[in-house]
Order: sequence, then C-alpha cells, then structure tokens
Amino acid sequence: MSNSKIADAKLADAGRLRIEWAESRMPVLMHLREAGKKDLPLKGMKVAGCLHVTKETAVLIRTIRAAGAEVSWSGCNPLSTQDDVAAALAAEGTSIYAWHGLSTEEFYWCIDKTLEMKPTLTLDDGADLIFRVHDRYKDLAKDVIGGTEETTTGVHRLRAMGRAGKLLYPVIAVNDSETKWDFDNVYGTGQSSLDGVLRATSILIAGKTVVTGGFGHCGRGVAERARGLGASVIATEIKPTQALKAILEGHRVMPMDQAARLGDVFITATGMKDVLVGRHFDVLKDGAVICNTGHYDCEINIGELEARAKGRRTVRPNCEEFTMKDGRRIYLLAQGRLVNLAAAEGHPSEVMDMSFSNQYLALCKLAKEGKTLGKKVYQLPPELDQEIAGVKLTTMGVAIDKLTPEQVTYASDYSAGT
Ligand code: RBV
Repeated sequence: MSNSKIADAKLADAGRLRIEWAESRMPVLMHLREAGKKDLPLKGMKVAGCLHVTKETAVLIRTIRAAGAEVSWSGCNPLSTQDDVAAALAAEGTSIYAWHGLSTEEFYWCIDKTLEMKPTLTLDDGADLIFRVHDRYKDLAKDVIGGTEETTTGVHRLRAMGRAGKLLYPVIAVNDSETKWDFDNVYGTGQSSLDGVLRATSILIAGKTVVTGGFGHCGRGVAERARGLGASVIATEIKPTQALKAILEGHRVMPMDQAARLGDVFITATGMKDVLVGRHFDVLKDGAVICNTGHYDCEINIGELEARAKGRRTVRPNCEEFTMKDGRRIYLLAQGRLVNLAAAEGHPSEVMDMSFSNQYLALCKLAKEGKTLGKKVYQLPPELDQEIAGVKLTTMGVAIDKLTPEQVTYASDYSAGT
C-alpha cells in the first residue's frame, strides 16, 4: 500500500471512471504512455509533483509511472482536489497527499510529505513545491536533476529567481510551450471559468456585462467565451498593447474604477494582487458576481470585502452572499480561488492533453539531459510543439498540406521578387 492521505478511500471506483473518461479524450498523452511503457524514459526517477488533483492530472500521473518513475503527489490549491480521483490514485499505489478543502497548514504538510521521497525531479503548478525545496529543504536540491512549471504565475516567479541567481537546479517552463499557452490558457481557461460561474450561480450570461480583469491569454479566453454566450465584455488592462487587442476584438476597455459600476460578472485573470478592492466593492451593482481564475487568491481583496459587509451566508455551493451596509448584495464565488477548478472540473481533458504531453516530455528531457543544464529557466524546443500538434491533428482525423520541394526552395530563396 502506498503512503497517502486522502478524504475517502471508498470513492476510488467513481474516481477510476472519471480518469477513464479523461483518458478517452487525451490521445496524445496516451500515445506517449504506450511508447514510454517500452522505452521507460523515467526509469529510476523519483517525481514529486504539486499540481491540481484532477482526472487529467491522474492521466499524467499514470503516464509518468508507466514510464518507470516513482511518484509522490500533492494538490497545488486547497479547493481543486477531486476526492474521488485522489482515492483512485491511492488505490492503484500512487503516493498521494491531497483532499478537497484542506487548510493552508495542511497544504504545506502535504507538500512536505511528498518531499520525503527525496525527489530527483519536481513538477509544479504555481511553484509552491519548488519554493519549499529552496526555502526549507535546500539539502534536497543536490539530488534534484530538474523541475518543471505548469503555469504563467509560477514561471514569472521562477524567472525572477533565475535572474537573481537563486535557482538551485534547472527548470523547464512548460507554460511557455505554444501547445500549452496558446490552447490551455485561452480555450481551457475560457470554457472552464464560465463553467465554474455557471455551476456556482446558474445565471443567464446572455445580456450581462462580463468584466475580465486582464486581457492576457486567460482573460482573452474568458472574454471570447463570455461573448459566445451573449454577454457584452469589458476588459481592464495595464498594458497598452493588450488593451488595444481587446478593443480590436470588439470589447470595451476602461479602468476597473469605471467598470466596477457597470459589470454584472467579474472574472479576474491577471496574476496580480488587488484587482478588485474596497473602492470597487463600494460601487458594485446589487447582485454583482465576483470571482477569480488566476492562480492565487489575491486578485480579489477579500479582507476589504469582509470589512464592508454587514452579513454573509453561503447561498449555493461555491457561492457566498455578502450584504453591504447599504443593502447591496455581492456574490463571491469559490472564496476567490480559481473558480474553474474550485467550482467546476478545471480545463477540459482535450486541452490538458497537450499541456500534460509537454509536462511529460519536459520530465523526460530533464531525466536525460538535466545534469548538463545550467540553473536557469528553459523552454522546450519549438519543434516539439509541431510534433504534439501534429499527433493531436492526426487523432482528430485532420490532415494538412506539406510543402513541395519547389516551395521549400522558394522559402529560402531571398532573390525571388515580383
Ligand atoms: N489546469 N489543470 C487543469 N483539468 O487538470 N485545469 C487547469 C486540469 C492548470 C492549467 O494548466 C493552468 O496553467 C493551471 O491549472 C493554473 O493553476
């Protein structure tokens, strides 16, 4: 029996079904699993992972184990663990420490338990585990060949560490692969965030004004899907180019101080703290819904919301009503944590297929070449994106054109003109 702490072992059958469902929609990763079973590219590796315990992550974990590695896992957000999936993973011998709704103290306890295996590879979403190694368990770092990071927020933090010369081992920024950020961050976040809002509120989106805090890849995805459901979108931004893109996509752009008076639903996706604060809560419409889909729960300043409320109650799962002193009601979803993972099931399997294929290939690369790399943040080679996208297209039954030899010559001929 593996070492694990989960909510309820009896949920394993339900979890297995969910994982099988995801496997049926993740053909690229399953293809890599079949190859890995033969070549065992992770043989002898010990992988400590800290990433949302979802059905898609379970498919990744099974793939890592099939490639010969030992795994120890924790969730990377207190509200994102799917307890049935955790139970299924524990039942099949994965060492896993994760349950839904754990406290901050328990969150770090889980990470610390996974580090007892003395990993040779670390895998992060948000960089909490790798920071733990760097802060508290520096002596473990000498045995770590390398680490991977799944998300924008984590990559920002690790790049800052790399620049300051503080990284103790090489890290691959999985987020920065085109087959990750251009799909997961846009279509994954777009659909799953709206899914979270709908499950938590069941409101009609058509005719509403949806405000996206930020118009990066995630904000753009949310804006597109909200528009698709009939909302009119306002985007807030700090970066002129992003603001321009939002305008040219047909959305309105204005400072949050103005948008706060107009929005019905607010979805923050910036990676920055204090996007919605007290002065915004003072002017929100009665009935406004606020939530966050960025990695950390600092985008909505909940302390300032609490300070202004004369009452609060949970009205639906993941939906808390705050009554302001003047009687207006504001609805906070999923405690300001990632609404797509806390109130829904995270990104759909089809996009995670590509994200987690990148994760798996990054681990394989580190296992093979990590010892020759510097203590920096690396990206996967862009050719790999074409390979992953190529397999994805094949599994979708889509064929594309190939350049003819004449076209190849043309492409490199700088003398050709009019
Ligand atoms: N994310 N994972 C899932 N279904 O397992 N959904 C979202 C899932 C990841 C996504 O890749 C994003 O970068 C990260 O969660 C944010 O924490």
